[in-house]
Amino acid sequence: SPVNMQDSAKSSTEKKREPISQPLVSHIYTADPSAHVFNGCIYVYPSHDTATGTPENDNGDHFNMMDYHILSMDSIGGKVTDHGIALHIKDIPWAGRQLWAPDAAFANNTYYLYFPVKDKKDVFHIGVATSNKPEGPFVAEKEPVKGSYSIDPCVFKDDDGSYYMYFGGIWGGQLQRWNDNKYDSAAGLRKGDELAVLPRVAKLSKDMKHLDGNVKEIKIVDKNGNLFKEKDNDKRFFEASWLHKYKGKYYFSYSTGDTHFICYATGDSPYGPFTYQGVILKPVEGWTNHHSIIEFKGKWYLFYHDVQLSGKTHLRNVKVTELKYNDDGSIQTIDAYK
Ligand code: FUB
Repeated sequence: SPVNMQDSAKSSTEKKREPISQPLVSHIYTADPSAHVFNGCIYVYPSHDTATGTPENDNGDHFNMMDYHILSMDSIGGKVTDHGIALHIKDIPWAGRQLWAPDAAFANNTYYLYFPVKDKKDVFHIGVATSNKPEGPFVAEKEPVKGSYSIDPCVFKDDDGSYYMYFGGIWGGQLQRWNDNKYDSAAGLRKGDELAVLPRVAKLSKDMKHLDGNVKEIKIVDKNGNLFKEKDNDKRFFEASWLHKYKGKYYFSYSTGDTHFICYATGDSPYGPFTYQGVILKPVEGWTNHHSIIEFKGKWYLFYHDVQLSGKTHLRNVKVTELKYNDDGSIQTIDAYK
C-alpha cells in the first residue's frame, strides 16, 4: 500500500539522523498531542497508541486505540506525570472502535474532553466528556456532539470568550464522505484536478456540548486567493487541525497527510479564509504528523510526535520543541532531526 511504501522510503533516509527532542514519556506510546496551559501547568491530551495487532491499511485500522491518558508538567523539560486512564472506550455508550486524536477546553468551571471515535456503524463522530479536573477522569455524554463528524477536533477560545471547534480528516478520517454536512458512504477521495476537501469549523454553544449554528467549510487559499486542488498534496488539508492566535492574527495549522508536512495558513477571522504561508514541521519518522502550538511563560512551543521508541507508524511518542517567529509573523520551519 502507499502507506507502507512511504514508510520504508522515509525510514531509509531519516533513521541516521539525530532527533532534536526526546519522547516526553516512554512507558506508554502516545501521539497527536494537544497541549494546553491550565492553572499554570502544561496539560497534554494525546492519543494512547497500543499494539492491538490490527493489520495496517490505508484506512488507519491499525490505529485501534482504547483509552486516553493525560500528561502534565510544570515546565518544559521538567518531570512529566501520567495521570492514568482518563476515559476508556467501554465507558462511551455510542462508541464502536478507534479513539483518535483528542483535544480539551476549560469553560463553565468544567474541563471538556473532545474525542473522535467510530460509532457502532463505523462512522466517525466527535464526542465530549466532562470532568472537574484537567486530568480527568472524564464522563462521556451518551451521544456524539449533534452535527459533528469525521476526526481530529481542535477547540479554540477566542479573545471574546467564544469557542470554536475545528475538525476533519480525509482517507480513514472519512471527511471526503461529508458534503453539505450530509453523509454519503459511497463518496470517494477527490481526483487530482478536483478541489481538495476542506476542513470544517463550528462555533460551540455556551454549554460546550453542542454546535451553535451550522458546520462551515474553511477555505485555505494560495497567495492569489485560489483554493488548492487534490494534486497540491504538499499544501492541501489532510487532518490534524490546530488554531492559535499570534499578534491578532489567526494561524490555522494542519497536516498534509500523505506528504507528511505540518504547514500553516493565516487569516483575520476564526472562520477564515486562511492564506497558505509555509511549513512548520518537516516530515517526521512514521507516516503521521500531528501537532499543537502553545505559548508558555513568554515562549512558544510545538508539540508533535514521531516513532523514535518503536520504529512503527502506529506506536508513536509525543515530544516538544521551541517554535520561533520571524519579525513579520512567519514561523521558522522546524526539522525534528539534526
Ligand atoms: O492517531 C490517529 C490518527 O492518526 C489521528 O487522528 C490523525 O491525526 C493521525 O495522527
